[in-house]
Order: sequence, then structure tokens, then C-alpha cells
Amino acid sequence: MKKQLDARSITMMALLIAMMVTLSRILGIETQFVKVSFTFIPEIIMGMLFGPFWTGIGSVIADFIGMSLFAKAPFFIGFTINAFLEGAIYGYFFYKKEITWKNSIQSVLVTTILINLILTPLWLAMMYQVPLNSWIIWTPRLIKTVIWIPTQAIITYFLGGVLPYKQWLSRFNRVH
Ligand code: FOL
Repeated sequence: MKKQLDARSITMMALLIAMMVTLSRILGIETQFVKVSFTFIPEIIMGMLFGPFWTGIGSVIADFIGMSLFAKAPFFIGFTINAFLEGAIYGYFFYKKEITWKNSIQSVLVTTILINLILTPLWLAMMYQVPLNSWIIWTPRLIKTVIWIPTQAIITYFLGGVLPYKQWLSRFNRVH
């Protein structure tokens, strides 16, 4: 059985979900074919504290809230699947773990390859009915990927240095 969430954990989840919505829908850059945002930061924090399952659920809730408040395009279920997998991946790499160069780089490589280079091109091709090999899918995406992998890896690693995660862990994962 999954550990039940207590009131304090639910409050922290809500705060992190609000950060995800803000970072992805208000402070993020969204074009029709590529998105750039810092949503991975609250996702990693949630991943450290609550693990893959709850971080996947939290990211899906953030997708629903973001789409219902700030939709710039029609809802497409593929991006909800992305949200779940992305949350689950950060939970897998960071739940109750220290952030190191190794898991920073691994997490950005796995999300980039699975989400940004495999699933999202499929969703975009389906959503806009363009061929999967069209330049409009790949040109901006490959440019973003080259810049984004080192950027996200570096930010992730430095998050490890500034977050009081040991304190948080003892607060949020107390044995009842
Ligand atoms: N449907 C849902 N459920 N959520 C959304 O956020 C959403 N957004 C759009 C349409 N339907 C949606 C708007 N269009 C990308 C580009 C345009 C776009 C949605 C996504 C995109 O390229 N996204 C990222 C990866 C996806 C992710 O991080 O979840 C990218 O690779 O740049």
C-alpha cells in the first residue's frame, strides 16, 4: 500500500503544484512546437520528498490546473502522460537521495530522450497532423536539447546544494 499523505504533506504538495503551474504557464516560454520552462525544479523537490508515484500524480494535477486556467491550445492527453512520466522519473532519481552530478545528469538525459525526443514529437505529429519527420518538429527541438541538457543538469546539481532536503525529509517522512 502507498503511504498515506498527511495534512503537512498535502500542504507541501499544493505549494509545489502551484509553483509548477506558475513556472510552466506564466513564466514558461511556449511556442506551438517547443516549450522551455523551469517546471523541473518543483518536480525535483516533490520527487525528493514524495517519490515517483506522488510526483507523477502532482504533475498531472498541475497539468490539469494549468490547462483549465491558462490553456493556449486544446487539451491533448499525450502531454498529461508526459507530465506523469516526468514526475515519476524525478521521483525515481531523487526520492530520499542526495543530488549528485550522476543523478542530475541521468535524470536530465532520461527525461530529454524519453519525453522531449520520443513522446513529444509523436504527440505533436498527432496533434497538428504533420509528418513525424518534418523540420518544424525537429529543428527547434534539437537546438533546445543541446542548450537545455547542460543547463538543466547544472541547475539540478546546484539545487542539491541549496535545498535543506535532510530537514525536509525528516519532517515529511516521519514514521507515524
Ligand atoms: N495538453 C495538455 N494536457 N497539456 C499541455 O500542456 C498542452 N499544451 C499544448 C497543447 N495541449 C496540451 C500546447 N502545445 C509542447 C509544445 C507545444 C504544446 C505543448 C507541448 C512541447 O514541445 N513540450 C515540451 C515537452 C513536454 C513536457 O515537458 O511535458 C518540449 O519538448 O519542448
